[in-house]
Amino acid sequence: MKLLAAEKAVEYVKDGMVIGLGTGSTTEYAIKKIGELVKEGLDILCIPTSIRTEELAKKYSISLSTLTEHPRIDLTIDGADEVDPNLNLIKGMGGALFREKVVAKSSDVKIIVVDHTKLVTQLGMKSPLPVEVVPFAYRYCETVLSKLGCIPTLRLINDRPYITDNHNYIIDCKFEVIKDPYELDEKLHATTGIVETGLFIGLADIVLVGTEEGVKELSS
Ligand code: A5P
Repeated sequence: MKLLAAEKAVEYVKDGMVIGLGTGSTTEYAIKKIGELVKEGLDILCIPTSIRTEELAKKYSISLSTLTEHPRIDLTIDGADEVDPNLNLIKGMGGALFREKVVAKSSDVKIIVVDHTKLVTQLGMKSPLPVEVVPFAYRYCETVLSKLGCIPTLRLINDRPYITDNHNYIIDCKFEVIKDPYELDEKLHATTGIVETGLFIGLADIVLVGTEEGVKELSS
């Protein structure tokens, strides 16, 4: 189902475009498909949202560039951890939320690829909300986050803090549900030490959902 959604998204990729490449297992199918098309002559430049995606794209000989050289992106294909009925998203379980958000905000068209298990009626129902924080401030951020009604957990890898591509930490915040994503996002951004949040509000133009019956297209 992830593969179906990812390959459908690649149909939007055309010669001459600058493409944002997201991060995660669903996007990886899209990168593989793009790699096949590049081999057949597709002429595009891609901006990766993580070191992991950069390495994968290089493996498929996809030409890469940077936001410095190409601050305007035609189309970005990325995954998500949750999608609500307004096409607001939780992202960042793959740890790339900061670069993913900058790339999304730099893109004319944002296509999100998911399987149907990612659809929720309210954000926070299934996934924690990842929040990227400056390491120096993480204890302070945990205290503020608890007061906002969640259980904050510092993301670890091999018993040590997970380090993002921007050299920060991630705190995964488990809410019962996120009743007002707009208000929460404002409060989080007002907290010193929080670099970015995994709330992607109003950023998805098209969501392609892989289901057993094929790909469903949702648009804003
Ligand atoms: C990466 O930081 C995330 O935002 C991913 O896009 C998200 O976790 C979806 O990943 P999967 O496609 O692996 O579920």
